[in-house]
Amino acid sequence: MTRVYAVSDVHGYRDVLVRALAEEGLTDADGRWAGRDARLWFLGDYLDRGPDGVGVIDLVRRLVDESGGAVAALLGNHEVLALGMRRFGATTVPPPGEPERSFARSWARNGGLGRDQARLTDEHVAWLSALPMAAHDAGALLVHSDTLAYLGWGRTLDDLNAAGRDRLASDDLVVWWETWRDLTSRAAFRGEDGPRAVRELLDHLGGDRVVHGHSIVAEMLGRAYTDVTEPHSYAGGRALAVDGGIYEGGPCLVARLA
Ligand SMILES: [Mn+2]
Repeated sequence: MTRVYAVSDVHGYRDVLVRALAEEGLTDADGRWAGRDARLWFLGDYLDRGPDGVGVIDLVRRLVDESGGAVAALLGNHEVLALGMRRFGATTVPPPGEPERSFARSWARNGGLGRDQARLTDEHVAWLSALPMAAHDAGALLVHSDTLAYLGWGRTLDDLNAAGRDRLASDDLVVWWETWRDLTSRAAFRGEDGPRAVRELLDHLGGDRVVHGHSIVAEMLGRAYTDVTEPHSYAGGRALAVDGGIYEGGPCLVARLA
């Protein structure tokens, strides 16, 4: 049976990621793809907060190439933030409000790092801008954020991914801002309404459960970051949270989906 894995929210911690993948046998001692028939999904948030965001992006891109497509990557809200920062900087998002809204302001408040910005090339930008919002594997719907905002962009998987690429090809600051804001929303699948929300998402986009990053398992459970050792299944087993909170000292969870 093919092994399928998901990793999310590496946030610049390249060394932590390298160790976690090697422990699972997905890479060899040199960090090369060694997963044979396994598949590996990255669910976004490669950069910001941690020491080597562009190094994480370069590693993921190399694994995608080496694996011949067995490794694939999705877009996270921090990719929108970093690309929006590069593109629009401190330009105020209309209409002017209080407090003033700009990518520069949100970027600075959400772990944006000048050294990541300085190392992003046009090639990185093109690669990141083409990442899909969502995918299917092992019967699951894979996304970055635990939000229903995806349904505002597309009511099918193909429509959603086409809309995502269109949004990142836009020159409109408002389109970019709303994409960042909506992709940063969270917690839609928790609580009493959670199972209904998951069902709504899956009814449109397909899959028998949703696998997401973005919300840290320890924070969802009210536990210490270092106490988390596995992904968190909730919403009646229809949602799986895989963000171990690497930048808070938690583990890089390599979640096995099948
Ligand atoms: Mn995120």
